[in-house]
Amino acid sequence: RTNPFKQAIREGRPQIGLWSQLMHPLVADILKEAGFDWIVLDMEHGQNEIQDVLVQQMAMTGGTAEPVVRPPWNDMVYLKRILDTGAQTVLIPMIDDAEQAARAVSYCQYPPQGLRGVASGMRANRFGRIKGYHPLANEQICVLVQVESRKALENIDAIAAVAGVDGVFIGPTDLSTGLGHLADPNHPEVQAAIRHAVERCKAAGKPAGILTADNAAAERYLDWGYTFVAVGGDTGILANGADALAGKFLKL
Ligand code: 3PY
Repeated sequence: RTNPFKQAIREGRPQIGLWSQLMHPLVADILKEAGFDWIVLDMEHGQNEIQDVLVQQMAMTGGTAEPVVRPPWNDMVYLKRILDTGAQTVLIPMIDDAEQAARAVSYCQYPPQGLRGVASGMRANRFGRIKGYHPLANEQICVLVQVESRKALENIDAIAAVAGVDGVFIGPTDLSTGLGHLADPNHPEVQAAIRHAVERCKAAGKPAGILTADNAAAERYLDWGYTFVAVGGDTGILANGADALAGKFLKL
């Protein structure tokens, strides 16, 4: 399977995404109709397990959005299992330096380039039906690494330069915390860091991504040159929708 999301971010075409933590194929089915370019199935902060991301990807088949699976950690076993489910794009949290970024890439690539374990029949190769899957898989896998600490920010040039890193995602909440402003991405120092980060990615020739539920911030990040921007999440959409409806009628 080709990976149009990987191609789009490589060419600098903006890709608008959505975060999903609601762990259910019906949710994925509802969201896929909205037309987003990518949807994160979050195993780091969501409660998704491997079966959840498997069935949600099945539900997303035929939609526009690239499933982007975030493992809880930069871990070879998680990544191997995620890639076997057919996910072609992964978002790997808490990458602090080039060595960690290179390890992340290696977990996602078959030998000789990497260390990904090899199965012969799995959902990723349609249970053995895609005969040429293995030699072509490395090309289609898209590895996004998260820069979200002070140390990572200091090392962003080296992280972005790692071969096989296809995009750098700034985690605004963790980054703000790492800079001493707990869960406050709007703090001026954090905003300056977010702006600086996209410039460093541009200099390295790598697309940058970010998440915000604030529409004005999303537009600002796109203006600054962020390529893949998640503009909200399913938990927030549901909570806000429920609160708005309750607020409208319960006070009557
Ligand atoms: C962050 O904001 O720190 C993220 O990783 C996105 O959830």
